[in-house]
Amino acid sequence: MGLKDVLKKKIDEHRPRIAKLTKEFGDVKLGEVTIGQAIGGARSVKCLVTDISYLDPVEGIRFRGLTIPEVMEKLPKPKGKDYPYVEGFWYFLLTGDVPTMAQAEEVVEDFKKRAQVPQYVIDVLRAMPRDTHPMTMLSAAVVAMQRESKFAKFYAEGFNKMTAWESMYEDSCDLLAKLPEIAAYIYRMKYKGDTPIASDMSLDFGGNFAHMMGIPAPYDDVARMYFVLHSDHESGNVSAHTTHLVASALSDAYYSLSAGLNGLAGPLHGLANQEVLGWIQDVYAKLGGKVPTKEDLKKFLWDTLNSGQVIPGYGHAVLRKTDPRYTSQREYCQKYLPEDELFKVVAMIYDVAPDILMEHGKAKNPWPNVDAQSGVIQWFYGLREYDFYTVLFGVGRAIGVLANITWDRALGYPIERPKSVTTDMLEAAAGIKK
Ligand code: CMX
Repeated sequence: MGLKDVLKKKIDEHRPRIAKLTKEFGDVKLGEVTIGQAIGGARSVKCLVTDISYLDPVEGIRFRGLTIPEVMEKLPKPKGKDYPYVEGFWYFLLTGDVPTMAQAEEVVEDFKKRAQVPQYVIDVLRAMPRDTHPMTMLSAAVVAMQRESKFAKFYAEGFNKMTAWESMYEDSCDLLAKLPEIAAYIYRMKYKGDTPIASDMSLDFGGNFAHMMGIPAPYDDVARMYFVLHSDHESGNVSAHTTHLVASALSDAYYSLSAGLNGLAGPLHGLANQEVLGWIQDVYAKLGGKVPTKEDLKKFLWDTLNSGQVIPGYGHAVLRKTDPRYTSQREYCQKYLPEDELFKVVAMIYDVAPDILMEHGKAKNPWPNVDAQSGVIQWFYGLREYDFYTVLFGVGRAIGVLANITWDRALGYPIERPKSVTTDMLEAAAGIKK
């Protein structure tokens, strides 16, 4: 059975569970919303549902019940490689089943048929000033392709709620398969003297991306690892939530992903990986190119905090321990680039930043998140244009959010519309005003 058939079976099995919960248990409370949560960005309010990943504050992320090391171990890998096929991971996120090698390779072949980027998308990218941020380019390229949407066509021709997921699935596969070429094109056009490298259809998602970036092995494995790690972090983060929200209006995958990418481009979210490198470069610049000592770093961390800025790559809205996505990349560095200077600096920040953040006393979580470590590996393999790093995050994040909106349509989730209240109402609820 191919991926779409397996998915159909899973959807048919899952629908009655949602119908029963809504119909018979719709009034059961999951919690109360406090004034602090209403003002404070809905932190910890339980009002989203996804089975694709779950984020435990202490343990960190599980994808479909598996930890990161389990995913890396169990999923099929290209021959001779250490990290799994992105295509097999897509199968896994959609279905919850670890695919066999044959099932993963079937998706690899399917993606190849979908991978060609239309020329007008390239034209859109080429028309943009070269100093445009690469995330703007990525988002624009995605939304420019909206005319290809099978879901929008399906809606225009007479919508059926029961089968709507199929065209959302088709759009999601089409879009995902094209992202490596779009991202690599942006990179080569913007930073490498406009020298795009043609795609090699014999390669898988990660392999072809590395090839089109012009970075030799083991960067293909780095790409696979990176895309898997950044794929999903349950539903409440800005990029996932935005994608889900926009899709809830029955906007198609192109509109929805583009919107999610715009959220990812914020410095408190995905752009933090670029900010980490920028911050370290500032430290170097202020020391005249010298490698900082622990004392230098402490001073720069305090200067950053005292100037009202955040320490990029540290803290998290849900996590209360070191992010396992950070740990996974740290272990990669310890194994493959233990002597790298940048890695040593990032490791030194890990030694000093949590204590400083605790002493500072504001951040609820003083530990590093995924973004604190991700630039080191890219830098080591020659990708030093750090304002591109969020694009890598975006390609990875697309896997998770597109799987989610496919399931959103399968389960017929309605348009999202939380209720707002006024400040007067909050004061009345607090008993300080009638
Ligand atoms: N440096 C300095 N201050 C920090 C901080 C950090 N790394 N993390 C949190 N704080 C501050 C907050 O700004 C907030 O201050 P105010 O009360 O003055 O507004 C206070 O501590 C409480 O915040 P929190 O409840 O601990 O954290 P939030 O849930 O509000 O925000 C996050 C979470 C990630 C935005 C925040 O920790 C942060 O800004 N981190 C730095 C940016 C970053 O690394 N973002 C990437 C996150 C992962 C990702 O999405 O990619």
